[in-house]
Amino acid sequence: MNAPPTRSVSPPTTTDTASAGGWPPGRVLVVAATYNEAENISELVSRVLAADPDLQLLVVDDDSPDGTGTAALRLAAAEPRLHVLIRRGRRGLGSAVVEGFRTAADHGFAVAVNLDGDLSHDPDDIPRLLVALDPPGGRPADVALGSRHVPGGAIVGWPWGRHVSHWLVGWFTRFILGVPVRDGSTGFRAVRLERFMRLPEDHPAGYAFFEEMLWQVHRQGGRIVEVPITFIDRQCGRSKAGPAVMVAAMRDLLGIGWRAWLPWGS
Ligand SMILES: Nc1nc2c(ncn2[C@@H]2O[C@H](COP(=O)(O)OP(=O)(O)O)[C@@H](O)[C@H]2O)c(=O)[nH]1
Ligand SMILES: [Mg+2]
Repeated sequence: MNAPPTRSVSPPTTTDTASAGGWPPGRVLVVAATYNEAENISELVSRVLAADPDLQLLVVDDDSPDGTGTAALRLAAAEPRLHVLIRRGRRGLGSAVVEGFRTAADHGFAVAVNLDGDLSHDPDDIPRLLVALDPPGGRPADVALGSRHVPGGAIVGWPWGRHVSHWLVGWFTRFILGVPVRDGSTGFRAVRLERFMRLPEDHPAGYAFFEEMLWQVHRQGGRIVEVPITFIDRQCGRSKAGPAVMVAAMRDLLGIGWRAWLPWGS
């Protein structure tokens, strides 16, 4: 783990900043990683907190130059169910989500829900993910994926190039990594923390975290279920999945594929 965050609201420039409010007891913590989402943050916070009164939200921001983290801190000052961690000196979607999940476990939450900070994932779908994780009278799961590729799921607004790379990653996850899911790269997922905290700790720092986590859960015999969602590409702000991020994700995925196939792979 990285150094513990400070609890100040007026940030020094080199250390992490966390919102100063306490943590009410809770079962489910929603984790949203953000980088330059100033146009989306306020709507994201209000829609997540309105989706269910028992939810709390942690925004993990990587010191966004557009002030997303500071805006979230301002909102958190008036909202006990909102928590903010501004990381300094670290970048990466995967590492931000991992840090959010570990924070959730540290504060006694049983379940973390991860969603993007650009409103591509509808917070109103969170209750369906939670029911899929713990179906009344049914078999509990370790991970419930918000899936775009099971009947009823959809992707709206992506350019064709994005569909191609997404299809390739999905194919790789299913047939090379052997994870029996249709949408292994979805960033919308409910995760049982007891399972997550038992996974090997060295997750990829970037986008490949999503496939790697499922691979590890599957290898441990964990149960993964899929719930249809409609993903709507962002209306505001810009995607961070540029060429460098995509290349890093491909490199990480190939590394995992290597480990998956080598008899002595870890
Ligand atoms: N904390 C943090 N969040 C990130 C980073 N990169 C992307 N994100 C967030 O991860 C989510 C998904 O990123 P996005 O750019 O929308 O990727 P896309 O949906 O794959 O095009 C958004 O909420 C981003 O703000 C990062 O390096 N650090
Ligand atoms: Mg997006």
